[in-house]
Amino acid sequence: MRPSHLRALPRALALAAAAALLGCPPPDQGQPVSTGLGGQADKIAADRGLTPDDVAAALKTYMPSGRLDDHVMFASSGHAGQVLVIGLPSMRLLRSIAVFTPEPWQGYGVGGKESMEVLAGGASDGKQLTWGDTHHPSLSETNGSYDGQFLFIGDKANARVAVIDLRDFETKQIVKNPLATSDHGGAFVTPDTEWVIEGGQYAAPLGQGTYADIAEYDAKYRGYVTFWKFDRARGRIDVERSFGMELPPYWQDLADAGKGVSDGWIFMNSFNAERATGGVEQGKPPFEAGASQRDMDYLHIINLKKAAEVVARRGVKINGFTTIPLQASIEEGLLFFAPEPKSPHGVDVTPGGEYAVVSGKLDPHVTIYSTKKLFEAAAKGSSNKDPYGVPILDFDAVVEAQVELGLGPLHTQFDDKGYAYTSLFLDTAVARWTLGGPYADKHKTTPWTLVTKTPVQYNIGHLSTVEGDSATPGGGWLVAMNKWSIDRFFTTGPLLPQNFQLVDISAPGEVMPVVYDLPIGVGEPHYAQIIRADRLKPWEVYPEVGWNPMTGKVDPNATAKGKERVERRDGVVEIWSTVVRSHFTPEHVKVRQGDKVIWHLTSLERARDATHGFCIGGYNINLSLEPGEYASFEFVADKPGVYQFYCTEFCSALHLEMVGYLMVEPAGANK
Ligand code: CUK
Ligand code: CUA
Repeated sequence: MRPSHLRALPRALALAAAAALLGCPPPDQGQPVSTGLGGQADKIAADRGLTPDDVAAALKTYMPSGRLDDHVMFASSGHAGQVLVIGLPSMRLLRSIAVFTPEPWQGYGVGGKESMEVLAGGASDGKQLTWGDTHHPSLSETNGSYDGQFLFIGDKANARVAVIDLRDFETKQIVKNPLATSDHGGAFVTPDTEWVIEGGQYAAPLGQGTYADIAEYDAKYRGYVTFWKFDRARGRIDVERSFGMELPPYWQDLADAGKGVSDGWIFMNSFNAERATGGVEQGKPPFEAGASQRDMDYLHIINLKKAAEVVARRGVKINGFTTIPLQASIEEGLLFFAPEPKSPHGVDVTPGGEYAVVSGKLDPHVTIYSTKKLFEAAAKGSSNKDPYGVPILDFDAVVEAQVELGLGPLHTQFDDKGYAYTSLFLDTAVARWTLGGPYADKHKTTPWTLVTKTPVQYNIGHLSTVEGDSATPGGGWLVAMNKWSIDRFFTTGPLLPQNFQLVDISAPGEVMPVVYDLPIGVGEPHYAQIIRADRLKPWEVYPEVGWNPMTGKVDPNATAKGKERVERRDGVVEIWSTVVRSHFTPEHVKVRQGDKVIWHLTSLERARDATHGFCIGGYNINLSLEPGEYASFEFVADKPGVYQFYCTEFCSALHLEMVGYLMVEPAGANK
């Protein structure tokens, strides 16, 4: 390792690297270790150089073959644009869920009509997008607790939100925000999933496609927040009943919904209260300096319940999307600010809704606001206003406590023992600290106190505890989502995986060991949520043969056994196929060059896991037909030749025989 690297490394990492340079041996290599488990275990531990702590970690996480995990984690995959599903405590990757990026294994966005329509719903101003930057998954809630029905996830790059149905783990809808090109705050749900919150980030003229020079930043650029109305019965966002709010051009960051005593309110961070506009190439301070000058930014306190009533009267259309203008929000008392230190990132509401915990990236404390004090101060109003007229509440009147944790606090989660856990990016550690108020009373802890820190490898972003952002957090496990994994895994070239570290938080007090490292080699996960597995009720096969996952019912074009057929009409060939181990019906399909081909496929399977694929090489088509599923695709057979269509899932002993021929007769050839 070059010394220039060391300078850029966090302290803990630098120490580890220095130890490696000095040639320290791995701990206890070859030393006899007593695991307490007897001869064979002791010998294996000794041979592998495992310490008693290593053995304990293995015993906590190892899942014998066939044993199921009792928790499931849904993690974003950053700019890979998908969601990862991971079992805990084994940390086994169970599957990915294709969301914003085409994914051939799931037959997602590779020719199949149903998924292509979902992706098309997320087109940006007419432009089809083939990726997203997923940050924050959000499980649907009932009364503040995860209900296991739906998952939402935001796309930071393109200001979009997707809806995933957890009966089949498939993306059902992508909505594009007409107000903006990019966002950050989505998605966060309100306690009954009435609303999915998507906050903005880098201010721009409101309404995607609207132009104003950056010299007019203060006058023409704006921040925003969007409240997407979720229609649970339909399992879709209702765009018509959704609305946005215009905000001053600070850079809004993460949000959290109030719950319990703060239900109906939204708390949202911002940074760049300086309204820095960059321009390093013109000798101006770069954003990183310009946006970090002030000691305070503004926590946004938004009365969503009232906004939902006011919007009918005061909403205006921007790019066809209902939006409450900033002035209306001020006049109606929908929006208040509280000062927050310094360059804040995460805001997290405690399980009962009593406090909002804010982490300032450049402040070693977390700042804890009392939601009750915020509401009291908001009711009184304030003569102190920001340059846009938004009332600024008095810091001392609304802050409950500040706890010094360390460098670079980012995000906070909770457990069932009255603890909060905050990620420390610069310290590259997880801090455990005690909540005060009713939590300290209940758990007999010293309020607002740092208890312990566990180093993680390295540069933690988010962390996630079991249902740790809900009204009913569990305990036991915490996952640290680390941006760097240097020296933890085999070097996979210059691009290294991220590192998810499982931390055992089951014991109260100071012991909080890392027990597992999971390399994530398919994207940079930002946030994740962990749900108890028994809350999920996924389908084992589709409910009926011919099920269209997008309409949620048997498709009119679903085909029964014996009803397979090919119909020809002017320049169109339409095929109704069935799929079952181990053949397609029909196996010969003949079309003429230039024909439009419409192909319906129905899986007749009722056996679990009997999935078939259907691909046509050269035409960029691959479907995944899970048991009972209907899928379709259309294309123009513009290239002549003989094309094999075959099953892409090794489904049976005669899987290789699961094939057919698409013959595309050259145009002009004799019939
Ligand atoms: S952000 Cu990624 S580490 Cu989008 Cu939640 Cu904080
Ligand atoms: Cu069906 Cu292989």
